[in-house]
Parts: sequence; structure tokens; C-alpha cells
Amino acid sequence: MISAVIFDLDGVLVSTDEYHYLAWKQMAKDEGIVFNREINEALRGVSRMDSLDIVLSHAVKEYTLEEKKMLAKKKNEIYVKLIHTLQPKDMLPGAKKTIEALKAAGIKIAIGSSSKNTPAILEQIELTDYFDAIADGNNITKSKPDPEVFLLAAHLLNKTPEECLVIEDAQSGLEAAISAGMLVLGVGSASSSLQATIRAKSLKDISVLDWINQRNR
Ligand code: B16
Ligand code: MG
Repeated sequence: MISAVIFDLDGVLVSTDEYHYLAWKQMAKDEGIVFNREINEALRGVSRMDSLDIVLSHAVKEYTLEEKKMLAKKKNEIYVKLIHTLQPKDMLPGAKKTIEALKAAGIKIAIGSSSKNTPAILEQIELTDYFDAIADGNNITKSKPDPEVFLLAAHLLNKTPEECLVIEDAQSGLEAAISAGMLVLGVGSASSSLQATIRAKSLKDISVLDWINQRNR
């Protein structure tokens, strides 16, 4: 029986993915490193330092650990400035309605995000109080595709993996959910992935509650 839903944040509830892209692009440009949307796809759901390694794999020179830390800091400063103006109206279509319907039906909901900026983003879009649990980049050691963030979310909700449905937009997130032993709804960039249990272009194109109710019958 599915009795909990774990939402990825970036690319599922809010389109911060575009800001991540712009921040990496600026950082790469300043360093003279090739960066484009195709490379950016590989960064979805991946932690800041792991993302940096992917970006730097296109550089001609080697970077020391200290230099890498500086670059990650610089990227994050650009990103934080960009997300400063985020508002509730910036939530992705169908996100708020999905959350409200699940809560009204007594389904537990959690966040499972790789982002260390999760608390600030949730505050800005005024969603913090909706969630029964928050697992994010601040309380995990291994980034997606490792299942740690979803297993932590399930643990905080007091649910088994079999009771959880994950909603994800990233390949790394799909893999994380599957290795956690959870069902997964692929949206956005993951909306055509055959690895997903179900697919939808966005949360406005599916009733997650109806799907859960049918599945539980
Ligand atoms: P930060 P998610 C992920 O969020 C993003 O998709 C990924 O692009 C980013 O590198 C990662 O968070 C870390 O973010 O630099 O803010 O800690 O999709 O797991 O919600
Ligand atoms: Mg995501």
C-alpha cells in the first residue's frame, strides 16, 4: 500500500533547474570551460561537488581541492542571488494542488532533495509547513543516484520503502528511488524514462492521489 509521497524539489516543485544552469554557465564562462544544456542535463539531482566534477571534466587544466571549493562557492553565490526573488507563484504547474490533495487524503509527504539550499527555497515558496519530513543535501553524505536521501525521508516518515512513491525529474533521482526499492513517477526531463513506474509531463497532467488509490485497490 502506498501511504507516502516523497517529492524531489528542483525540477518537480519549482524550476530552480534553470537557475542552476545559469549559475554553472557563468562560472564555466569565467573559467573558460565549455558548458551547455546537454552537459547540464547530467547535473540534475547531483550534489554541488559532484556536479562541479562533471563541469570540470570539460576543462583543460586540473584543479586542486582548494580551487574546487572556491569554484563551488562561487557557483553557489551566483545561484543564491538568482533564487533570491523566488515566490510562491514560481511553483511548477500542478505542484501545490498535488500537495494539497495528498495531505487532505491523509497521505504523508516529504522532500527528498540533493540541494543544501532546500530550506531557503521552501521558505521562499512558502511550502515549509506542508511537509511531514524534509531530507536534503544538508543531512546526507551520498548524493543521488545513491538512495540515501529517499531512505532517510522514508525513515523520518516512519514508512517502509514499499509504502513510498517518489516524484522525480532526474535520471540520477530515478535510479536513487529504484535502488531504494520505491515506486517512482517521472516528470519533466524524466517524463519519458522507461525506468519510471509511471510518467507525466508535469504534475498538472496527472492526479497522483487517483493513481495511488487505484494502485492500492
Ligand atoms: P545545491 P534536487 C539538486 O536538487 C539539483 O537538481 C542539482 O542540480 C543540484 O546540483 C543539487 O540539488 C545540489 O544543489 O547546490 O543547492 O546544494 O533535484 O535533488 O531537488
Ligand atoms: Mg530534481
